[in-house]
Amino acid sequence: MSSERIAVLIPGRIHPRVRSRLVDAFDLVEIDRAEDVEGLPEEVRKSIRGAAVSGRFPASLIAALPGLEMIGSFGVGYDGVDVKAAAARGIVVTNTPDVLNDEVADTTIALLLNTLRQFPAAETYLRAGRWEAEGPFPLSPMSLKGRRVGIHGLGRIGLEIAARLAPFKVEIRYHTRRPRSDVPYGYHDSLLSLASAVDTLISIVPATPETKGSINAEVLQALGADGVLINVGRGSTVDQPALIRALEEGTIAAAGLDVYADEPHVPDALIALPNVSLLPHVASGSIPTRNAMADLVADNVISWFAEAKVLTPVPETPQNS
Ligand code: NAP
Ligand code: 8YV
Repeated sequence: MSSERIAVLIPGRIHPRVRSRLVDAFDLVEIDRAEDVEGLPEEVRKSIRGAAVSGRFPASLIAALPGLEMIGSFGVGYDGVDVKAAAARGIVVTNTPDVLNDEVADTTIALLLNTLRQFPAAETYLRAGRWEAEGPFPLSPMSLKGRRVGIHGLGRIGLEIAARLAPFKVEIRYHTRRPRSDVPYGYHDSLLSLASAVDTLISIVPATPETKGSINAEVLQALGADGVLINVGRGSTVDQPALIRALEEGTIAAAGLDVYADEPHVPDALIALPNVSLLPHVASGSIPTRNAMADLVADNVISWFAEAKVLTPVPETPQNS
């Protein structure tokens, strides 16, 4: 490692474009898992000033890097990074907001329609030759027409979901902690009140101690027997065992999920259900959108070491020191 070049840690797998954007200007230190930092020579560990990560960056890793100044996290949700530990050390954390809003909102609408109209099952039916052998695929019991949709989280992505829903002529309501003054949609000051007022609940909130398990048995009961839950935010927001019970017992009608409690594990009980549409956390997963996210990670790292400024700091850590 040359003495002038800045060392940047990549703990675990990251989008290859992050690596290729940084490799010429920085000394990249790559380890498989956060815990492997202990195996680095002490002078290398102490030389690390930046990091680029997709996923976990625990407090133990921050503690092992005395020279760390910034962490560029891949994804708008940064629940894998211990931002409290970073903030306590004055370390700047960045995420990748906005560049994925359209992709995630588009996926949400696709997942909503797949869940209501059972298009994945219809395609499986055709591919299995059953259309020709057995006749038309059964009519879907549910339709988007006339639904009342509640959005849990009306931030950057929630707003794009709402904008896409408006032309479907559905009623739109929302719950956030603070009402917005810039939208025409009806506000609910609690998730339970929102769930009681709608038959379709779309969750797009971050994973926080407050949101953890907030879509629970009571909220699902309030959503009702025609109720449909779509979760594109984080798996931790939903009490997953309660959701499985609600789907098995008909407490709600159906669910469309992109995120799960313990990814990539999806419980067999969920997979066995006929009234779910399941995606493997792909809401932002197109090549152009993931490239844009990777570029933003790299641009944050480059900008920090060139200008002592980052482009997209998370609110919990210092903006620019
Ligand atoms: P954002 O702009 O920060 O919006 C978050 C929204 O959630 C805000 O409206 C916020 O309003 C609300 N919120 C936060 N805590 C809440 C609480 N306790 N109760 C009710 N509402 C709460 O974030 P974003 O860019 O839209 O992204 C949202 C999340 O989506 C990310 O954090 C990530 O976890 C997830 N995501 C998933 C995928 C995927 O691939 N499936 C892709 C992108 C993002 P208040 O602050 O007023 O409460
Ligand atoms: C990514 C996401 O798939 O941005 C987020 O918060 O959940 C997704 O866009 C994920 O962060 C990359 O692993």
